[in-house]
Amino acid sequence: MSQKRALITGVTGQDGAYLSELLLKKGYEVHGLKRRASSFNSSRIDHLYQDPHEQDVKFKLHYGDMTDSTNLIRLIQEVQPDEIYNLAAQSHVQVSFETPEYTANADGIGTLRLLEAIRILGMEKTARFYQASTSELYGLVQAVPQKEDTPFYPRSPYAAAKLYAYWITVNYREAYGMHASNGILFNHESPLRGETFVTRKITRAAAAYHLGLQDKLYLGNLDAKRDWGHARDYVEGMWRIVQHDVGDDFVLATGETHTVRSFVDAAFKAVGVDMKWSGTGVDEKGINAATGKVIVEVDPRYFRPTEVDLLIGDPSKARDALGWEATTTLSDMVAEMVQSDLDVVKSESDRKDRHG
Ligand code: NDP
Ligand code: GDR
Repeated sequence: MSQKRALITGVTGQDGAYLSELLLKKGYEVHGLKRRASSFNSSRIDHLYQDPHEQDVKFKLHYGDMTDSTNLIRLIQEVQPDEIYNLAAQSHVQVSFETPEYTANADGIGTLRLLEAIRILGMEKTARFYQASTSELYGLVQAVPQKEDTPFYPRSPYAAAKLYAYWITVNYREAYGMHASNGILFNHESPLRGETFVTRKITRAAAAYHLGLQDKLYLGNLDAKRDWGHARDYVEGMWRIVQHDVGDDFVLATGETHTVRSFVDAAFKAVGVDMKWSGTGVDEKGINAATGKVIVEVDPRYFRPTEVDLLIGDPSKARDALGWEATTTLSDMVAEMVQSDLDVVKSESDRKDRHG
């Protein structure tokens, strides 16, 4: 069979990096859409970079933006992808309350722009489409565990934008017979996770605390419960969704849920600190059991106007139809993230010392 060509939007993000690696390993030619920035924004994929002047380049980057339809049309025409993975998004829930219109444009209408580009170019039957849908669609709890037919109730501008993207993907599948699928992915993390998402914020803080470089961590809602898996497992699920004989919608999750507080416990335990807790709500404090020093304080600045309290997914459809399962345990993932952050924080601190 001839070599497959994939286009990944959001290639510079956490999932874009893991998916690029996976598809290159599978022998794909991978094209990524990246935004122009005033400084380098490709650190997660630098190890995959190939000089475009070389022969037989398998990984190619193109400038673009989800808010620019003509750019997307031209890009798809040029690349002629067999598979399109739409991972690009303003993906931070709290930031979406500050930038609701931009989030709707990039995450909601951006998805429509890609689907329309496929249709305008007459590629409905040749290009398969994957939409990065999210457990945030479930929002206010209707039933648990959440699965494909659980009603949605978005609780943020981000989730509302992703709701539009979800349904427009379903609509293009039904209206035009496209192989278009939604992966409804529950939270997935890794050492490449953005530093302002709660898991990475915690693992970085645990590493910095251990190295004597930070003594306080300010967090928001410690009671929120999330179903956290590893991004490496989830990009394999994305690929399997696209290989399925028909376009369809699938939940990818671990089936377990944990509070933010227990993630803090696990991360600090990984650097040898036992955490005990006192107080409740904004007075709650995480205390180093050995020294009595307060490490974690609640800062209401991180509370969201509307919160998603509980996510726990039922991945049985993906298991039965795709043979997919999350394989990394939470404790292995925490250990990997903390270990990686010990290296990252140390090298940032060494660099600072060198440059004064
Ligand atoms: P990241 O925030 O790490 O990456 C998002 C990517 O989208 C980055 O490459 C970013 O570019 C790019 N991007 C943002 N806005 C635009 C735009 N206007 N035009 C072009 N590119 C843009 O997210 P993740 O990798 O964690 O997530 C991937 C996708 O999956 C997202 O759509 C997210 O909403 C969704 N999702 C994520 C889950 C998770 O737990 N990680 C769970 C469920 C869904 P830049 O690097 O320049 O900022
Ligand atoms: P989430 O991830 O909103 O679930 O969206 P995030 O890690 O930002 O928050 C998880 C939970 O932790 C609580 N929390 C804090 N969150 C952040 N960021 N910072 C804090 O200091 C803090 N303290 C407590 C939050 O209130 C929340 O309940 C992620 C994103 O990747 C989305 O793009 C994706 O769609 C969903 O996961 C599934």
